[in-house]
Amino acid sequence: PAIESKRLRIAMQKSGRLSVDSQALLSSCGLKINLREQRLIAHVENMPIDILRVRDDDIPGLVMDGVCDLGIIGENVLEEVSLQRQLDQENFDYEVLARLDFGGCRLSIAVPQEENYQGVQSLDGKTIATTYPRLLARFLKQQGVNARIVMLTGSVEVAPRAGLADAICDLVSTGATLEANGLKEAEVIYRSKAVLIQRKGLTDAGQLKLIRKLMPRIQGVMQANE
Ligand code: PRT
Ligand code: ZN
Repeated sequence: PAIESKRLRIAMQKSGRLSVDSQALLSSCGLKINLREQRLIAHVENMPIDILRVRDDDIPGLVMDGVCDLGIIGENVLEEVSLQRQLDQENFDYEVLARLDFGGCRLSIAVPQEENYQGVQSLDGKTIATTYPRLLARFLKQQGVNARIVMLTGSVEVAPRAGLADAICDLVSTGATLEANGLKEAEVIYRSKAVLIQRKGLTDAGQLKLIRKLMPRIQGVMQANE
């Protein structure tokens, strides 16, 4: 008799822009999840899977540290955490199993509407507020721009008006938030979607078999949504 597999752990955002779509994707794949309770862990009733519901920022690290087997996360957060962990000399390995069809947005630099923006060199010597300091630093370095980066975890779009920064680097989808704050999009530095990732070094035969069973279903759900 085979050794019994451990339950597969999937990390997803607890509440936010990715949680409804993440949940819908897993449900469409046939997972029966009882999420009514406000619990960290939800057991899937009909498969050996546990769902961990956490802040999106924690998902890349949980997968990279091997604490969770799979995760559903925005590429923007995944890439930011990955760059940070490289700098900190921590493990940043993972595998992308699928690029998903939700969570689409872009990370952009925005400046006050009245500013005469003339391209990236206009940012030289400026202060830019962002929640994504590593992605922004990479872009500025590639472009040869010298700017100061100020880290803000929230209310980034009000930083220029509040006198905290000259420009911002934040996620944009419709552009309404920039507009409402008197800002205009100047540079798109990263385009993002949600992705399904797997930890490196997953060797449990039962778990691998289960993932192989789920993947065609995920592809099928995405094709049906096209
Ligand atoms: O609590 P937790 O830490 O889990 O959630 P969070 O508040 O950090 O993240 P959340 O739920 O806001 O976003 C999760 C992920 O959704 C992001 O990391 C992106 O991958 C994706 N996503 C897609 C977006 C947007 N679109 C988006 N528009 N995340 C944020 N926004 C915000 C943006 O920051 C700005 O404030 O929406 C505003 C801009 O929207 P528009 O339509 O006005 O341009
Ligand atoms: Zn977050």
